[in-house]
Amino acid sequence: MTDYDLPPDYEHIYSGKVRDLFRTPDDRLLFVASDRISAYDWVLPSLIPDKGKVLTQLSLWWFHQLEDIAPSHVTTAAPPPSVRDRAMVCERLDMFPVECVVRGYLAGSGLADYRATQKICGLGLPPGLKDGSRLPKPIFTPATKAEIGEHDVNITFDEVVTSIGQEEAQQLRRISLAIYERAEAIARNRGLILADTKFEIGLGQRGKHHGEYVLADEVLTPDSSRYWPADTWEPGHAQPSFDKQFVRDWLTSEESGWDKDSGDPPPPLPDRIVEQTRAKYVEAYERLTGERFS
Ligand code: Q0Z
Repeated sequence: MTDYDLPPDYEHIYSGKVRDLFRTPDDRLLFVASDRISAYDWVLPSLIPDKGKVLTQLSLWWFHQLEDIAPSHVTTAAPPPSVRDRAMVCERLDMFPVECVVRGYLAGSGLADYRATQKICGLGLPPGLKDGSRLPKPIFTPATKAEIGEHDVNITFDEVVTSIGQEEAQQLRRISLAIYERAEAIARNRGLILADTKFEIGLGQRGKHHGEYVLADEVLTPDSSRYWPADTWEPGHAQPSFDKQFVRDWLTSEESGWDKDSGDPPPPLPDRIVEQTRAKYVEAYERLTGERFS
């Protein structure tokens, strides 16, 4: 799972479903994006070749697009050769215990909360919105960070204030909305809807970014964001996922023999589904950046 053939002085700290974190010998962090893929809350037993590289290179590209809004945690240090293209050496931040989520469209837990209360994170919304509807304006919908295997829990802005303070909460909201606004415009110009996105922010501990709000983790990848093809967008039903739709369709087909509600682990994906999915990640990179993936 975390066997990247790293030098022995890199210490494994933590693994999420699809990424792994190590401490470098000089006390920075090595953030590694794996080729693992998740669906229906499972990590699948198949890898998607190049997924970690595509998402890392896309994230680095986005960090550059956002530099004037907030600096990123990425340093200029080169990752070890065995993970070069799929990893970033990062400065260690004091992380805020908040998932910064911005939604421009209705989907996922936002849709569930809207249907139950006509609100998301305490923010009232107009009646009549459907699955996939564009919101009147983008909204900051923070969540608490869940433990592995748990889901994030949406919280109100006032709960963020209570947790981290008024000034800090306002900064997270301001930065988050500015990032979404920038990214949504770029994606739209490339024929993609950025329905929502989630990122993590911390405070610089030393050096150039001491005391500054710094963007952490990976940003605006298909794993941290909902992208939809703009040309088929149609509110009123679940929109196809840009990246994972082949996986979901196959897992829920007769052919897979798997029942997502059974509690059983999912089966490996057929090679054609792996290849189609790899192509979608590459397409996301190429459409957003305008560069060939290599
Ligand atoms: C991020 C995570 C995982 C990757 C801790 N720059 C930073 N400073 C302090 N802490 C973090 C970061 Cl990125 C940090 N995470 C989430 C989990 C792989 C990132 F398994 N945890």
